[in-house]
Amino acid sequence: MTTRHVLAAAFTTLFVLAFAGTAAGYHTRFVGENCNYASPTPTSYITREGSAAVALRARHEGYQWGGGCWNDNDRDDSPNDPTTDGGTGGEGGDCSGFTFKVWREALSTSDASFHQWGMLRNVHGPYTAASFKVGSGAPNVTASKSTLIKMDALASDSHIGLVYAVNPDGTDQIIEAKGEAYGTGIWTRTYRGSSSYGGVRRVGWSS
Ligand SMILES: [Ca+2]
Ligand SMILES: [Ca+2]
Repeated sequence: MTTRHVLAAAFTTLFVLAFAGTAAGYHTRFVGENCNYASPTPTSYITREGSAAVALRARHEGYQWGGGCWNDNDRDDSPNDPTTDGGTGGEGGDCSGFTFKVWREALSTSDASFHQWGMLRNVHGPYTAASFKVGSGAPNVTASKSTLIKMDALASDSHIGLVYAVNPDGTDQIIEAKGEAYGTGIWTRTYRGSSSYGGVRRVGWSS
């Protein structure tokens, strides 16, 4: 999310509220009916495989711009929301919210320790794709794209996805919250070869 996007979302919300009578199906209420605001559990030990397991639970679930709460029923419970409206309360993270939770980060950008957030904890975190890209926050650093391994990330100014596996041809299987029309899943992507994308790494893995 960027400031511009937040403003766009605010105007979208106003527009939708003004025409609520014609916006059938707009409010999915997934967050209100399913999600919580429980405190995260600090954890001192985290592996890339453990992080991948957290990410895989989100596979086949929804996408919500500005969101960060999903269940594990392998379907998108909130399809076809307005694409840049954080107020629709739909299922799923967006690309940066998904990364934040999978990397078990803290709400404070000066805190590099690990925080285990429940799948149904609604949290986006303080980072946008663009801030991840430049290594903002104590847990995050930029990294050479040639060194990226499983659960490192590739970020542009508007998107971030995590390396799930490296393909023999140099592309990657990326696990990401891809977009409203796609939900969250694993796709072969060419981010590593794109000049728009840089490498990002979460620091402090146990293995
Ligand atoms: Ca679901
Ligand atoms: Ca959605």
